[in-house]
Amino acid sequence: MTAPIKIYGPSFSTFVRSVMMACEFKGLAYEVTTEVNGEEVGFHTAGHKAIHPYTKFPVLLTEQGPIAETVAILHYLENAYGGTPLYPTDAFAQAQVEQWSGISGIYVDFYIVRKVLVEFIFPKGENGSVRMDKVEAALPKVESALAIVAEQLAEQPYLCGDDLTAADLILIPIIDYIEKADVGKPRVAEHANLLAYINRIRKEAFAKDILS
Ligand SMILES: N[C@@H](CCC(=O)N[C@@H](CS)C(=O)NCC(=O)O)C(=O)O
Repeated sequence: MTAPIKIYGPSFSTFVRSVMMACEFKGLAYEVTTEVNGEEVGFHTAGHKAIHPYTKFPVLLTEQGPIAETVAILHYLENAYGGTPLYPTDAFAQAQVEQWSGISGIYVDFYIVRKVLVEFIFPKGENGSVRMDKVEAALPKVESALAIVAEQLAEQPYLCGDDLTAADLILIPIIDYIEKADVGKPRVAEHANLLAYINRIRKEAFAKDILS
């Protein structure tokens, strides 16, 4: 039996969830761990820096060494293990997947997760309060991020067409969290197709346990 794929990081992380869903989608056994080479490695420690220079997660721990960055990990899983594809073979179509992976993982993540959700999860205000001024200042960008992905999904079931790709796996955990969070307006529900997208995916076998 081949050893399960090891994903370093916490399972609540959006990007860790993207990699978990990729494994589920491809039918690959995996585990989420905080150990590296059998030793516990705390987040943001020297051991973590040794596998990711910016101490981020996820990091995939392979027999050849660590792989940092979600996009690199998703490509590696595709190339090393095959299974149900997460990338099309056509060059233009593949570039579209890269494009929407970047838009989702850089900008949508930045405005929704870093600027708003992280403010609620790790409040940095006085006496541990949420800095509502920061949240309110960020909400217009959340609104435009939701509108951008909703528009991309207006005429197709997935970000890049009729099939789920790596780009969806990066977007899904972000939309799942912001839809569940009570940050006031804007709401995912204002975009019926985006709400339908996330609700549909929440029932899929590759996602249902991870997003629950
Ligand atoms: N560009 C990175 C971003 C990874 C990232 O920001 N991960 C978050 C968790 S979702 C993280 O490591 N947060 C902890 C920190 O910033 O210290 C990727 O795609 O993997």
